[in-house]
Amino acid sequence: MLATGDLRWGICGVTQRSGKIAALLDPQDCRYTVLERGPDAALPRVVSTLCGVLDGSADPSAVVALLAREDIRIITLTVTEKGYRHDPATGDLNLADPEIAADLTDRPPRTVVGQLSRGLQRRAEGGAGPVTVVSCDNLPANGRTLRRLVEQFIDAAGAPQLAAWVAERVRFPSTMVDRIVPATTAEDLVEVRERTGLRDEAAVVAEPFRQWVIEDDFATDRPRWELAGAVLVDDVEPWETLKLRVLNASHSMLAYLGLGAGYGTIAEAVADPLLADACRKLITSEVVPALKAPSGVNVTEYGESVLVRFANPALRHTTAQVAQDGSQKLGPRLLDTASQLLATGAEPRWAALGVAAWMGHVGSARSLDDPLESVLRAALGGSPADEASRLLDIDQIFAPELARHPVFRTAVITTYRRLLEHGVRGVLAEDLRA
Ligand code: CS2
Repeated sequence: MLATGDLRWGICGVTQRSGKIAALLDPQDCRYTVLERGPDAALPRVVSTLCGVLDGSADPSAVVALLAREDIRIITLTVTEKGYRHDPATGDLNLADPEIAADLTDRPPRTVVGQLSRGLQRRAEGGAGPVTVVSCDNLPANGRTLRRLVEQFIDAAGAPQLAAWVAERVRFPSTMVDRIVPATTAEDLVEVRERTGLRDEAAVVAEPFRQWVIEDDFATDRPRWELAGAVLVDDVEPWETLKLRVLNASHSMLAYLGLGAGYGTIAEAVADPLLADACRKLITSEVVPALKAPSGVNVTEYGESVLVRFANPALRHTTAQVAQDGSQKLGPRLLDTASQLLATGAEPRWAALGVAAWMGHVGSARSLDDPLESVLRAALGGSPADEASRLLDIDQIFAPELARHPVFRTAVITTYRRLLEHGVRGVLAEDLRA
């Protein structure tokens, strides 16, 4: 809006699981401060592009009605991996999920895919015209993945006419969005108040860096995001894969290794040369050979720039936050690299270390923040080899071909046992010397 002066566009936010953010934003006219922290941070800025926030948890029918409005042209989703309620190993919608099953009855839908599909259905019925759906989450081929989930929902709902309408009128471009935005803390709100003189209950803290690569495939006109730095390309997948396998994979490695080594934040974890070097090994010896990088990008240099961003101490991004929902994150971050490397005959030792470190977290965490928590807990007990084997056999997470691959299986089981015996730093010191 600032770059173009085009004020016809605005954003209506929708919260999914609780009304908390809506309740915070409402009394402040949906304005909120973005506080950048770190080198080259801009001054705090109040953003006023939100024109409303709907509490989808209190009023799911209102979400369906909103999505069906003719003046809604673009629906973006930032709902985290687990919000898609799919099976990470196959990418299929989890039709056994009780909430998805309930959304397939005629209750007002409560899941993301349910609300989206019902919203599109209402749109088709009301003649509201074409629309573009943009996933902004860390899923491989996020646009294609989301399209498939919507198609599977519509198929399960037995609505072939709607499927045809969606095929014709709805676009699902993929995107790669990158900015580290840790959960806001009470201290952050105090700092915003000190720096701006404004009491803001909904402020957001972020690193200065931001990147948005979007597949230029829209069903209608769109804001000219390229004037504000977004990059529009024909094919986003190399960008998404790069980010998932380098940035997000190192993030998860640092979170699980860091928790095991007693580090509370990502900046502390990456400041330990053993942990940083483990990420470097993962990137140079396993990600690089398996990755089709976007043209012109040097993956090793990209990896170094990511580690510099992680080292920003002012962000205070906790290892516990990044460690959440590991069952949903391992696949695109580490397992895809492992599978591709195995296919070339190489051993993915560092990816296996990341998986073993995740197992260490699963085994030791007092509270496990993961949609598969009960399945994970049920796999624990017995010897380290038993635990690692049972975790590898969870087929929602590990595709059977990978879990049964003798090289990968042995690497994970052995490393898990060594982590329990020698600790994170002990194992790293030995493996980095080798
Ligand atoms: C992080 C991401 O929480 C996580 O798992 O890896 O949220 C990460 O901070 C963003 O993808 C950065 O763009």
